[in-house]
Amino acid sequence: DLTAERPARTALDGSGPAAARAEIDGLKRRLHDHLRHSLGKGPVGSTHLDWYLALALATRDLMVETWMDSTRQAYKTDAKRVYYLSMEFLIGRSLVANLLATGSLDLARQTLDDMGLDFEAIRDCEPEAALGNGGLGRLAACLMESMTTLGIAARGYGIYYDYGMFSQYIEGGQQVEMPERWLRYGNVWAFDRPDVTEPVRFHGRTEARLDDRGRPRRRWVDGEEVLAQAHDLMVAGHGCWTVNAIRLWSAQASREFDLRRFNQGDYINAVAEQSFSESLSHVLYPDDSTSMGKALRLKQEYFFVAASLRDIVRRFLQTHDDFTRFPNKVAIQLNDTHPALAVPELMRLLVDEHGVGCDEAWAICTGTFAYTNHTLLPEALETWPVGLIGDMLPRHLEIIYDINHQFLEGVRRRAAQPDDARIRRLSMIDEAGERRVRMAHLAFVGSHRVNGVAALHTELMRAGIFADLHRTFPDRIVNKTNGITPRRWVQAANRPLAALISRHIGETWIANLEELRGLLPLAEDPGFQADVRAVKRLNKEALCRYVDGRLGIELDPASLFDVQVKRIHEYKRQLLNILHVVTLYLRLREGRAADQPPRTVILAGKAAPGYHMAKLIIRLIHDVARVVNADPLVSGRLRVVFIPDYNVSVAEHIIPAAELSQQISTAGTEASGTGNMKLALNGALTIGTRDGANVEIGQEVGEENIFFFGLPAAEAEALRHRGGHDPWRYYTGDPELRAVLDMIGQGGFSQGEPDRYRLIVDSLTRHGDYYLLLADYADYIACQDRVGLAYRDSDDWTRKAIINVARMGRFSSDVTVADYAADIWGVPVRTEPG
Ligand code: HBZ
Repeated sequence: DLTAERPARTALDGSGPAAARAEIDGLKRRLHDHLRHSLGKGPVGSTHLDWYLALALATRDLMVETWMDSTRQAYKTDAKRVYYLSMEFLIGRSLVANLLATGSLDLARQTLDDMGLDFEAIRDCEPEAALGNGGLGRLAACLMESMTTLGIAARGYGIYYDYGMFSQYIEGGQQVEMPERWLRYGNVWAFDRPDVTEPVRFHGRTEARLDDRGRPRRRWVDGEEVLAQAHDLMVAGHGCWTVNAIRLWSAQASREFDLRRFNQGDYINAVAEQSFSESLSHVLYPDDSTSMGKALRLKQEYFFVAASLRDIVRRFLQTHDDFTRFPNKVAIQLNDTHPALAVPELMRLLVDEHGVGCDEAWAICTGTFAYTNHTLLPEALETWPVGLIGDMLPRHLEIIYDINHQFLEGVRRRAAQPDDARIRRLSMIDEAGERRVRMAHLAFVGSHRVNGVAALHTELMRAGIFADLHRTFPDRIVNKTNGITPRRWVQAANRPLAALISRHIGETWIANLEELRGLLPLAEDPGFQADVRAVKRLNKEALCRYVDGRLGIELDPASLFDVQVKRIHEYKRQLLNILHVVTLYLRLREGRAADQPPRTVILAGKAAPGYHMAKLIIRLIHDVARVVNADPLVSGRLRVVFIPDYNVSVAEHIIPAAELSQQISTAGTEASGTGNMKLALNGALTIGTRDGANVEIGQEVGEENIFFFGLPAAEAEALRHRGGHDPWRYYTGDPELRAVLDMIGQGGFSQGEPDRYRLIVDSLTRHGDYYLLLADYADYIACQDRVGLAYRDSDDWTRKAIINVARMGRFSSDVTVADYAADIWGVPVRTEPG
């Protein structure tokens, strides 16, 4: 009886040894059963991978019934559904998450133990589902988990890439990218649906026609068709009371296409073209910072949008005869502008294919869509050449022109006096130079809500890139500060801390993170402080073993673990971190840092393959690490380590061991950050700028429990754009900074190639220092000094760490999702399990 398993409590929680024995024997039977009948193997000669697959299948069995229940329930109550459209879902591994959700982690561990098998080795056989670049993709995964935990009938839609994020190798200190075939053993967590396909058209032309009532209509004909095939990944909520799916589409050559080509007799070329159309879903674009403007990327965007909307509309029409109630039953969240073509596509479906009138269709669209913005960096804002869209999606270009015309006419009508400059700024078409469609304007105008991802970011949206649109729609922009799921980021990743917390305040904090405030009175308790320190020490030792095992580098678990893990980007300022490392190094060599504790600086992150400066920064980190770690004069006082191939699983190793969290982006550039939340929730203190969600973390934990430094956003902006930043002045005026930059720029870390880092040093001293490293340097160094001294008072440091953990409850993605649900989607959330 599968449903009996669902409440997720096993006999291992104390109902006696006989019951526990029976549970273990039961799981053993199910594992052997899957080994035999699903994998075609016997226990003799079976590998860790086989046992992983057997355990994953047994766990999946526990989720399927709930999934069907959840689906049935949503149909029965005709619940409003939330669809989360995202090019990226950075899920990571699923086994431990799903074992926890189904309440069977302890049972699985004990059973494998009992069988003489190594749980960790088996867990590590699972390939990462790295279908995302960084924060944006990981946010999609956290929100899906929280929507499910809160009982929302939600579905994610995205692309089933054959190749997700590349694997990062380091050769000679430099990043090398290798493709990762994450589906090489299939995917236990996905149900492939060859029977669920949607045709997606590209190119062709539009023509006028009359509909059945004689009204003039347009339609899109000819061109080529690709099939989108569904793959459903199950997502379990906490306690497995609800299971939702993320439906990911892979591209298949269409039947029609096959027949036509093959009948022409050119078999070889037909097969080649077939694999060409299937290449659409082959690979994730590994770039998180620029809109690269490649036609294949636009094709991917339309491909998954078109398939998803057909799916959504079909499901709606199963229970409704017309579209009047569509916005009451369907909410579609656009994760950045990547799915913005959903706006003209829904218009096309409604008007061209279902005969809805234009005005009504537009009201349905804006009532249905909402758009989340994740960046203010101009180079990351998507715009597409009009010519490219017109060729690939001719009907959509017409619709975009239509809605833009209607929109601008409305603005003109309401305006007191004509203001052509304002109209040009508002337009969905950028007419300066080659005409381009501004996807952010399309998404904004097509949505009833547009949200930023942290309070500061939302404020800057209103004042900056969306100022004109904000004036036109003053209620549209809202804030939804990001969050992270405490299930993966504490319960699963930091078992010792989770156990310690539960021992003091019970287990319900996992579903109601604000309960962590119950730890506040313990912050002063020496016994609890000692326990928290012991947990941190345990996690640090585990990370030391991990680093030693992977890199053969020995770290000192007694040193301060200073961590910066995230994509490598100039605005995130890993380089500023390195300037501090070199400063500290020179001071230690000269005996000027005797009061500083031993420090281990840990960095990790990937650079976009075409981002030369980011790759050069990775190389510099390695060169600095090589010199520092080999210098007997600083041995035992400073170490630097770069952990390759940062991904969700690597993050799960590093974050619980971190003591200092570096969140040092130029104020005004990091929309929110979510690593900042993961680290603070795991008891690291933050050194950071007043940027993104750091500001709100500071408000929650208190100014005395966080280390802020540097220019605030308004001052940074003023300095940069009203001129007046004179990096050369800092360089010449600060002898210590000068020594650091000279050492880097003159080959101190690259003997034999003194010019290797010329570009980096010049970008700071001669080319404007766009991200203001030199302006923030002195304050950063002073702040790092204070950090070092604070660390030496280990009781007080631990007290602060406890306060951080206790006050981070607001940053649960459950809180974020509840806010979206109330303010944007209009759906209820469950507050009690079951
Ligand atoms: O989204 C990040 C923001 O930089 C970060 O501050 C925020 O916390 C997070 C979640 O809201 N943005 C990204 O991760 N962006 C991308 O990964 C990206 C991917 C493809 C693109 C552009 C950006 O074409």
